[in-house]
Amino acid sequence: MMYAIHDIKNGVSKGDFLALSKTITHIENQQAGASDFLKNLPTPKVPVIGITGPPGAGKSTLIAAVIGALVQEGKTIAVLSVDPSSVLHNGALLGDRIRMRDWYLHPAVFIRSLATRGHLGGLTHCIDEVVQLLRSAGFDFIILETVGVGQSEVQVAKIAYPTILVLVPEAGDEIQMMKSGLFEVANIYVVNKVDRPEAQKFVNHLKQSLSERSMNQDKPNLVQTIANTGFGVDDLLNTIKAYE
Ligand SMILES: Nc1nc2c(ncn2[C@@H]2O[C@H](COP(=O)(O)OP(=O)(O)OP(=O)(O)O)[C@@H](O)[C@H]2O)c(=O)[nH]1
Ligand SMILES: [Mg+2]
Repeated sequence: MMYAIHDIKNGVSKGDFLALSKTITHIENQQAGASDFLKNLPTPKVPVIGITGPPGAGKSTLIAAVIGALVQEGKTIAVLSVDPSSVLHNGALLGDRIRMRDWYLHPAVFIRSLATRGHLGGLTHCIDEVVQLLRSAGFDFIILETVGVGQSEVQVAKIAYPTILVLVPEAGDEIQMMKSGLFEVANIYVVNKVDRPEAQKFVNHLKQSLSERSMNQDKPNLVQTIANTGFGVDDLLNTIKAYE
């Protein structure tokens, strides 16, 4: 049974996400009626912020901090996490249960992980549809988190604007990122963990690489953060809002 979008919106406005959750599961499982339901959805313009980067870069910590700032402004936020390699527990990524704990029960914040069952083929299709549902459900912001540097992240960059690439001052990751297609398509580059030694060297190197990026592209932004202390989060939020 599919819910009506009206009932989903009504729930979301009260911080009750049950109908929304169940509908996402219907979409994931491609259950009967899901595609008709999606076809008839309105598609209001809602910012979809993509956040990606290597495992452990601080994406979840950064998202938790950005959520905090947006909730302060009275906004509602949906976070969709896509991580083909992680183990799901009741729709939540295990590692995130601690970091995002503050927000799991907050009525203005909906957090959901997409189970991809190991095959990437149908992944972006499903993301597209779930994002469309979240747009229609009445959220002010949608945050799309993906892990890694693969083709799926480049696909996500097509759905999200702006796309944020979170990097850390580690030489190995740097080289990995420069080679990936994602390095070409991100709009905002966050260097997180700038509390680490050698961070400025990394920032300078990145600035150099970005200035060499092709001239006809939008000028990318570079933001420095320490996600677990909140340093740079206001700067990041202002940079994100400039893309609206
Ligand atoms: N020193 C330092 N540690 C940080 C910073 N940001 C995050 N961390 C720590 O880095 C670890 C990984 O952070 P997460 O937010 O889980 O990173 P993630 O990118 O979401 O990781 P995955 O979801 O596993 O890919 C945690 O132990 C954080 O506390 C930072 O700016 N400086
Ligand atoms: Mg994470």
